[in-house]
Amino acid sequence: MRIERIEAIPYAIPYARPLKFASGEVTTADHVLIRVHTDTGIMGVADTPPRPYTYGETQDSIVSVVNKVFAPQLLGLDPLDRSKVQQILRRTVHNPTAKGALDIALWDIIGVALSTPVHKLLGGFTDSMRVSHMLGFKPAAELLAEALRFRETYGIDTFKLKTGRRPLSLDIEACHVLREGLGADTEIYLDANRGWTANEAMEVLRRTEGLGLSMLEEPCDAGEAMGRRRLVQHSSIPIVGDESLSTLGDVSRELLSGGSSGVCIKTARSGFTEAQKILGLCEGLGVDVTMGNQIDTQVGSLATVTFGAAFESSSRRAGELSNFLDMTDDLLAEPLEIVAGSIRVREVPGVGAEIDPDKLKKYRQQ
Ligand code: MUC
Ligand code: MG
Repeated sequence: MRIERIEAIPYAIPYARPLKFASGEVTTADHVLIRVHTDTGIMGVADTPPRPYTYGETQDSIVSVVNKVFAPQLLGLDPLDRSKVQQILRRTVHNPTAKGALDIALWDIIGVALSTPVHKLLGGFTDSMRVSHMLGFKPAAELLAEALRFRETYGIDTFKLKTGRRPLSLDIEACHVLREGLGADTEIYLDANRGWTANEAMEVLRRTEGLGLSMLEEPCDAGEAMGRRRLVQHSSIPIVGDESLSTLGDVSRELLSGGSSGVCIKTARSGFTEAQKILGLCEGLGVDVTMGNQIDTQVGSLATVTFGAAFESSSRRAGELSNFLDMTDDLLAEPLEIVAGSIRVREVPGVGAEIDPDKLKKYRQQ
């Protein structure tokens, strides 16, 4: 089997409910659909979310790097030769979501070629993941109303609160209101997307003590090495690295230097191959992981649950799998469903992200 052609298709689908957070805001999913075609007729599919404020990628840069840099080097390779592919992708620095999507599309091809679901090929631990819902910047009362609505409608009982605002009292108040309104058993954790300094994060931890928050993600820039280390040392909950941990090398550096004590894995930026290596590293070191969301579409969320459900350590915590609910539409032919707070993998060969051709036609940009 040989890679014959690679398509990078830009498309745009508006959000019904835009998400605002410390590093940016999404109002339209201006993503790129990656399709890898082989000489056997099997095609692999994956989605890339450009995040200029996180990785420096844009919709245009993803299309360009796939067409001009990666495709010429990958054409003719056997999708099963995953290490050769990885070596080629690694030769170009950055561009994590372009690389991640190419890797996922190749796993999709391998699954179809072997008539096996990819979650089974990866590890086959379970067939679903509990869902965590992300709450963007809003007044505290609206945040609670949204959380209660998601609990009632979808059975979701884990919430990640976007924080990193100033004055700190905005987020501190939101934590108190959510805990009071949701009760003691609901999991609540924070993600500041580097919005604070380490000292500000320390103050937030002090002023939310006793609320039973379970994790604090990217409180400040990981480049502020001493501050991050001090925070990790003083925090009783994991300080989770997300955008500071784009590669396996980043993860090992941050864990060994003490800048993070938890790891957010995102298949959108790590694909399945590097995500598996990151997961193994974390298991060996005894570090908790969370399956994060790059504000993914249904195509991206299906990739996350495919990977997350495949291993015990990645399926232990609820995965962030609900951002697609805020979009007006999606490319997936058969919509994802959240039932009783969980999403299931697809028991079909490959990843199972069948694209609706009419929707792709409607939303594609070229
Ligand atoms: C997160 O966990 O930081 C914010 C931007 C993005 O692409 O993903 C997020 C969620
Ligand atoms: Mg994050």
